[in-house]
Amino acid sequence: MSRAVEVPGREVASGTEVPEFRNFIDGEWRSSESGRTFRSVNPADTGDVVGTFQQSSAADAAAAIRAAETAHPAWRATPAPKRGEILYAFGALLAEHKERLARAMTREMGKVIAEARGDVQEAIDMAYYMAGEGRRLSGETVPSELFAKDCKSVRVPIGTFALITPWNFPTAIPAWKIFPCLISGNTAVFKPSSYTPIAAARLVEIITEAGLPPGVLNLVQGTGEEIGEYLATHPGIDGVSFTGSSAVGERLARLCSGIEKEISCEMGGKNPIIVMDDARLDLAIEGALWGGFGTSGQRCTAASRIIVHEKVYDRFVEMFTAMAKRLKIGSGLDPSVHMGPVINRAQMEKVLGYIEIGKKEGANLVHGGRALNYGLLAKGFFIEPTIFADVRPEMRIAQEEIFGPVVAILKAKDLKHAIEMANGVKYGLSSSIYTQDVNNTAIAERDLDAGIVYINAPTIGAEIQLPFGGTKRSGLGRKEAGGRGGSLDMFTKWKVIYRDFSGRLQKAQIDKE
Ligand code: UN1
Repeated sequence: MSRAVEVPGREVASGTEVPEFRNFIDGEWRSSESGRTFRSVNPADTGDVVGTFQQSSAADAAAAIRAAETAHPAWRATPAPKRGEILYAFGALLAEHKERLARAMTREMGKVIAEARGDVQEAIDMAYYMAGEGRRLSGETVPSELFAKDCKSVRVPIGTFALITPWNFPTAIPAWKIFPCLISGNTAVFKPSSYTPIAAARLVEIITEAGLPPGVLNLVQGTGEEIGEYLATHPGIDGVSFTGSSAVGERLARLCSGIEKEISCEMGGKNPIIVMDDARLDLAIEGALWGGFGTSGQRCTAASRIIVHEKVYDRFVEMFTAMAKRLKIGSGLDPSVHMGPVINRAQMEKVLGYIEIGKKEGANLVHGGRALNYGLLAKGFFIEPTIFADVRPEMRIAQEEIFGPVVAILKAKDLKHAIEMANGVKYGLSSSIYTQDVNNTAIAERDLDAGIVYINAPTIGAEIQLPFGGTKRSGLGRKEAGGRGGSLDMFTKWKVIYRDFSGRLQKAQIDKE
């Protein structure tokens, strides 16, 4: 019999030991009005149920939007440095709970524990960075052409945001959105991926402990189909920040542009590493392994294409394959494991489908290609690290985002050819070149059409104090994260103020003499 026991706060432990988590609306942990729940399962061991969550309906989303709208006037009026103090407290609490959050993340979505710790660390960094913005949020003052008149532009909040986040960075990406959104004086409804609800619930628990007023941040769990679009297009929502697939992002952007809503989308990638003939091959291989197979290839920044100069091509393929064979696959909670499972069965099938496509297209499968379904691994969604060599640029495995541990190697005649291939896809998020030649680095820096260019480092590893986002179909609207052109531009709008204290009517452009 399932016995419901109230645990202080938000969780309800049942007799089956699977805790139930609620939505967080207007400062309260609430069950969905739908009365329905869904389960989150460990992708490394499908017998392990991580928790039960609210299958929210439009009514829950509407309640969350109402709460966020109601909380907005007081939150917007709160001095930004005070909002920053709350963010500092989040940062400290996140740091205190780092290990617990990281372990829950690995159990829920599979990335290896060292990477999960990095994911939480990225959220801590973002909390502190955005807390500091509370004392900056600077605008601009410029001189007036008239006497006794001043002019300035200031950042003002936009209103209430829908923050829709993916499962691959279940703490970091929500933090990229929640912290700049709140420091700017907006309120929010947070809709995380239904594949990582526990990471979201734990994050919100911690955030609420830091003393956020009710309604400022609301959490609604459920599927994109049921509440994602509803939230994004609701008239109470002033802006949408979305990270996920290009198909969903483009659809949301189309819907929102018709109703004049701010929307920014961070979407897919097909990120290249160029390896020149003068590159340190040992470094390039280490980088390609980390970029290609880190997070089982499930990053929008994953290095899914390696473009290698023909002079070092054979050696690269041989050494890279030899190193990939040594990767240990298993549960991410085992610290000796290099690569965990993919997120779920549908993703596993999609990745295996692309491997079949690669074979049919005539690419040379030099390593991997199979699901690992023996022993303990049979209980999860494990795929071998997979390498295709002799991939031609027009093949689907060189053009489409696979979001799994599959790397395509292409051969380049020279730097120009390499850059042409690098740019010859519909995406432009991240890119990289390994070379010891300063001129090659300058050319790559200038000509790679991507939001991020790495030199002698793989395509992953963006730091939060710079903007994050891509060109072409990788990004729409404003960029994420910090720095000039970063997410404060997503979460604020500029207001221009002219003040005339001359005591008479002065006419710009007209009072010239
Ligand atoms: C993503 O790829 O989905 O640059 C986000 C990185 C991380 C963020 C990645 N800091 O790899």
